[in-house]
Amino acid sequence: MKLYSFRLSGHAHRTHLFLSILGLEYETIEVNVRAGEQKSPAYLSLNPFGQVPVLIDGDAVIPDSTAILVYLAKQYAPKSWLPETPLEAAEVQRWLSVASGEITYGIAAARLITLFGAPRNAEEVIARSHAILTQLDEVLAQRDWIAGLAPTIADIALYSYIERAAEGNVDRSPYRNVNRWLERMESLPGFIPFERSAIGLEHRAA
Ligand SMILES: N[C@@H](CCC(=O)N[C@@H](CS)C(=O)NCC(=O)O)C(=O)O
Repeated sequence: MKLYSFRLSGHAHRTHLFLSILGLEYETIEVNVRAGEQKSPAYLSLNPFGQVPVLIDGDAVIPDSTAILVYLAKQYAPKSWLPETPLEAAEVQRWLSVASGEITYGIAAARLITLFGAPRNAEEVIARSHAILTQLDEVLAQRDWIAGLAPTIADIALYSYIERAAEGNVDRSPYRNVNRWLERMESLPGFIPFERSAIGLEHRAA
C-alpha cells in the first residue's frame, strides 16, 4: 500500500495511526502541501479535491481520511473496529461525521490559523472547538471509547486534531474525560504520535 500524506495534517495522521495499529506495511509519499503539490495534475488524478490523504491499495484509489479508515477496517481489521450491527455502525458513523464536521471546522481550523496563517475567524472556530470538546467530555464521562465499549475507527478519526488542540490556541486542559481518553488512545499497541509544532498555546507552554 501507498499513503499520500503531509506530515502536519491531522487528516493524514489518523490514517497513519490506524495503519500502524493494524500493523500493516505501507509506503508514505510525502506531498508538499505548502508548495501546492496537491493541486498538480498528477495528484488531482488521484484526488480531484486536491487534498491529502489518499491511500492506494493495488488498483484501489481511496481519497479522504474517514473513507480510508472505513476501507482499512473492512479490508484488514477485526470487526470490532467497525461493528456491523445497524445501531453500532450508526454510532460509529455519527462520530466520523463529527471528525469531518465539528472537528474540521473547529479545532483543525483553529490550528490552520496558527500553522499556516489561514484566513479564519479565530474567535468563532475556538468557540466551536470548546462546544464539541464539552460534548465529547460528557460522552466520555459515560464510557471509555467514543462509540461504545471498545475502540473503533471513530476514536481514530477524532484523536489527532484533539490531541494537538493547543496548537490552535484551544485549551483542552479542563476536559478531564477527553484527556483520559487521549491517554487510553496512546496506550493502544501500535500507537504513533502526531508531530508537534511549537505554535499557539503549545508554544507558550514550551
Ligand atoms: N475530507 C478530507 C479533508 C482532507 C483535508 O482537508 N486535507 C488537507 C490537509 S489537512 C489538505 O490536503 N489541504 C490542502 C488543500 O486543500 O489544498 C479528508 O478527510 O481527508
